[in-house]
Amino acid sequence: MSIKILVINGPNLNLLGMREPDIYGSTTYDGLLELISAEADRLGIEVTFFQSNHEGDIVDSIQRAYRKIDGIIINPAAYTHTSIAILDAIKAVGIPTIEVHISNPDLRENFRKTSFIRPACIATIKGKGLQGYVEALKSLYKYLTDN
Ligand code: CA2
Repeated sequence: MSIKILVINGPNLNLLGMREPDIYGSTTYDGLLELISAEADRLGIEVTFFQSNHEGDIVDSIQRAYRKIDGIIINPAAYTHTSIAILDAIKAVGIPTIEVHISNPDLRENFRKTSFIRPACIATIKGKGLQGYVEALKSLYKYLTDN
């Protein structure tokens, strides 16, 4: 049975490639899904995607993953800096999770320096553009096959 990974993207990431290319690049959200899917195929991983602009829907998607999904990659976007609910959901399901940020929030405004999600994750990858998701997939694959 193949490894199942869920990739969750938070608010406004559906706008990738349409605005702020200087920060987030010019690849669209669909382009991101293609990039991740290509790497998942190479690794023989089953990957599913979820994007929402709503905190509760993201919590629901994490809860649905319980006992169905082996690993989660999440870019909670702005909820990174505010959401105890997403932190609690990741802790509650106990699924190995990697946090990804396209930009490096530490080098931006002060309010982006805190991640509420970080304590529940096995790793954080930031500032590597969309390639960060590919790196997260490889790391999660290694973690899940080693453990
Ligand atoms: O660098 C990241 O990946 C962020 O998670 C992106 C969030 C931001 O609030 C975090 O501090 C860092 C914002 C996502 C907004 O995405 C857009 C994409 C294209 C155009 C406009 C917004």
